[in-house]
Amino acid sequence: MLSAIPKCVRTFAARDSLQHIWRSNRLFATMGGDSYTLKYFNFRVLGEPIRWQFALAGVPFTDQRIARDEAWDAEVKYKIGWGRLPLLVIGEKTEISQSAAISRHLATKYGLMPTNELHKTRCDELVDNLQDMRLLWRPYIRESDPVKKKILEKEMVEVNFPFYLPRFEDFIKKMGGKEGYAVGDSLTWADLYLANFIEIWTDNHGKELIASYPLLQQHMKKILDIPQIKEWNAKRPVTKF
Ligand SMILES: N[C@@H](CCC(=O)N[C@@H](CS)C(=O)NCC(=O)O)C(=O)O
Repeated sequence: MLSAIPKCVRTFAARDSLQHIWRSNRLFATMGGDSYTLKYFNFRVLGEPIRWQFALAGVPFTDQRIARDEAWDAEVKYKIGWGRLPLLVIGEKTEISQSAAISRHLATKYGLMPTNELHKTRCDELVDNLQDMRLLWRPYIRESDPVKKKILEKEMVEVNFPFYLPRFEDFIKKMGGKEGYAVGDSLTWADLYLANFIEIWTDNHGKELIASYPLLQQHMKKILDIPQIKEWNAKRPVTKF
């Protein structure tokens, strides 16, 4: 797949200035590839698995990070798609909302969609469960009052993570193959979701969160050690979540 992309474009894509990314995106489009703009906030949460897919495919994209501030609440969200991000713009006019829909589209195009129908469904199942867990976690990250935040964190660490994490561990055990991926024997778009969320949750609540879950530990390491992901992560903006 990577070999289909001219080397000069790949070199441009590896540079980190926005100007270069924008130019390479345009150049890629003039060479018959799609030009992509990912609109998201300066967060990893739902944007990072998509950014990782571009990094893995060696496809340049514009990584547009929109401020999540009063202007967003008061006006910007009403002018953007469904009022929620991420949003992927393809070419001049095509817009796709919903992170999983975007990921599935790119996975089908760039090789991270399993061919086995049941494996496809397992990927959806895993990502939907991660989304459910994210929604339980959301009040904690959005809370600004430190006392209320502590209470929410206690509930996450004592109730919600102990409910979900063993289930994610069990999922890998049952649905993954010998290679340590979450579904079957090869890398899928769902692996990127799982590793991203486990990385964010352990960054925020400590590595001990997954101390009893060896498969989750190995899985996160395996995905974060993929050279293109490693390279992207070394250059990406540092964000809390
Ligand atoms: N189900 C959607 C959820 C999107 C979503 O909730 N995005 C949040 C950021 S992570 C957002 O846009 N929040 C802004 C708002 O609600 O005004 C998806 O997976 O893309």
